Amino acid sequence: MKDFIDRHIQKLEDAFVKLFQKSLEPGQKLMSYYRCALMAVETKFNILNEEFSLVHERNPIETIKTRIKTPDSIRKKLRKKGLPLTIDLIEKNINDVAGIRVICPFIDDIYVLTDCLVNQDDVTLFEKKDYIARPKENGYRSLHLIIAVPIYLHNEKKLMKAEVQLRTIAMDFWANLEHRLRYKKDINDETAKKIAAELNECAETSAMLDSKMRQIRDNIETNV
Ligand code: 0O2
Repeated sequence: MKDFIDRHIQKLEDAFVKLFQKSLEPGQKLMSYYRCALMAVETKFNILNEEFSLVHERNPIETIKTRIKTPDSIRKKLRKKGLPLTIDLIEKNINDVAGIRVICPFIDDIYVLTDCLVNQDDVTLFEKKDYIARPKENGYRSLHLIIAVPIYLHNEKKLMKAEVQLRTIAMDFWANLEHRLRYKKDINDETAKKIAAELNECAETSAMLDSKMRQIRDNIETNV
């Protein structure tokens, strides 16, 4: 009798695991497509970096970082938009599930790379936000693009969206520290205001540094 019950429980457990795996499959598939999109976009930037270095003897890209949004963060974003968590709604409403951050030495590298990328005939540009020309109120600077690129699967081609953030090393330094400080708790309103003003001042200083470094580079290049 005990054997019979154990076998029955085992069968039920196996069926439950299969059902659970099946319910996860569509989500895992979608995340895998987003990972493919990141590979495709990263390769595009690596190719541009390689070619630029042949022509100009320097690299316009310092580092590339990629990330897939966590399920929790996707859920929160959908909830903020008043939407339930479904595969279709993720694809339609969340543009930054796949995110790629390109860090450049100089500001003009950002614009050259952006033009080269969006002019490629398999890249669709949906949105461009230039927070360098028009920084956010807190001082945040970066250039954001929402694009779609094709990924070629064994039996189909899928267009996948990705968010590209392009920044200089100085902008990245500022954004990383500001992001960390933003989540510090137990700061009273007055101190928070003071910190915000100081961060804004740092953003200005870092923008001046970017512009000065570019001038120095131009001077060196014209005197070589
Ligand atoms: P994570 O973890 O970095 O991805 P949306 O994304 O459309 O809902 P919004 O504000 O229209 O929201 O998008 P926007 O302005 O293009 O900015 C989205 C991303 O840019 C953020 O992603 C940050 O990565 C970065 N960002 C924007 N503003 C700031 C800022 O003031 N400081 C810092 N440090 N980063 C910023 P997420 O979604 O916040 O998260």
